[in-house]
Amino acid sequence: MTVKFAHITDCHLGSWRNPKLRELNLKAFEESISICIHEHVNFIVVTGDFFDVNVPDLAPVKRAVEILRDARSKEIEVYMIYGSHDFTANSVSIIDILHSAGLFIKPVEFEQKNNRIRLKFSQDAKTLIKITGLSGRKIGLDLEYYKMLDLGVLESEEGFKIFLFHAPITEFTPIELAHGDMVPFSLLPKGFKYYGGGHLHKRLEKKFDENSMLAYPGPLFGSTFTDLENTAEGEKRGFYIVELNTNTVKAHFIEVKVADFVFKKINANQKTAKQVDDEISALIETLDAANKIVLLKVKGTLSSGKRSDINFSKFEELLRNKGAIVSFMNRSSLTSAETFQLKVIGESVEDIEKRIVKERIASFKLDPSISDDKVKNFINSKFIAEKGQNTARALLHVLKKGKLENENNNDYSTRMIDDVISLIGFKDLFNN
Ligand SMILES: [Mn+2]
Repeated sequence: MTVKFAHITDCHLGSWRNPKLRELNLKAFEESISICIHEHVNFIVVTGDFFDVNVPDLAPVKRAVEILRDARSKEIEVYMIYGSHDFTANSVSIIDILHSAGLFIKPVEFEQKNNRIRLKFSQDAKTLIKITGLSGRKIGLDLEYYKMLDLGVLESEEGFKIFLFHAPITEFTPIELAHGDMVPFSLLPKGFKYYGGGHLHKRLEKKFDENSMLAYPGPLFGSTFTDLENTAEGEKRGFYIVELNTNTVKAHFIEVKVADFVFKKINANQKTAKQVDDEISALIETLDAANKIVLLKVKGTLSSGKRSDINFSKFEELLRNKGAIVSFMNRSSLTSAETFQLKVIGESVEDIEKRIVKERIASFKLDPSISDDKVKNFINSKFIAEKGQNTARALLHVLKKGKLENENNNDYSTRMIDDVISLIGFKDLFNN
């Protein structure tokens, strides 16, 4: 008997504020499930970070439910563990509601006795495969759970077994993704056919022998700029279809491609801001951006001029006009030789903030080309001299506010933008 199942992970559904990216992310999941249906897989395992936050917007949740129901309507069972993005320890997450609605099975039940965790198996009714695993929790907590695992019980269980986890495994994590809370492979039970991993945003396969392997499919679409940059540089996104029988296990990677990318890097070293601006404008002229995700990365140190002298919003508009799905300007490694230096000795945080703000505001002058009296008055009343210092400090105060518990990214950014708009008084400017 050959058993065929799909392993999907790190969907991060509901991520991306940009509606087109958000849709592409959902589309990647939809396509994956229709491939699973077409391929007649026996079941699907999902290894965490199904949603991007524990309480996401409801529109992507509705889509996710519809897609999961497509699979279920074809009698394809879904086994899902949670990732660090999916839940909080002390409140109900959307994923719990989907679970209560019976959309998937959570094969992570365990008994805890005398500091030992005894995991239970969920047996797939049709294939008799036995599935178990541990959900990902908050960073730092995972390792403790793995240390408590009763391995004997897991290893002595008969039959074909699959172990699902949402954690980086020390031995297999590439150096650039390594961090302090990795789980050594020795803490996982031996003798399983397939170890299905989530959390690492990178595809990775490790074959132990013909009959046992470990794999991370990596994110289905990606939820960060780095993910998209890696995709643009050739990293394929998708999931695995795994085939196993008595003596072998084989994983086939299925690419899911929902968009084309263009990725250009611009070296700003020893160029003026004006030169870089011209270079990017000329580059964009020649780009075929239609229906593509365009990523520009500008790095290096400008010989003269400031970062803000480069008109990035103009580039975004140019790319939009050329039909780009969306464009991103990564300028986190772009610096200016004109960066100012400041010595601080034995001052409080507030004093340092005050002094930096004062020095910086002192060099800000009203642009003489502005002729509109209303705009001039507005700038004078908000950004010049002492008034500028007050605005800056108030802004700092507003921007320090963190996300509320269970507040999703959208609501958080809307709240921050509203606070800033009302603090600066933009509404007064446009209304009177
Ligand atoms: Mn993830």
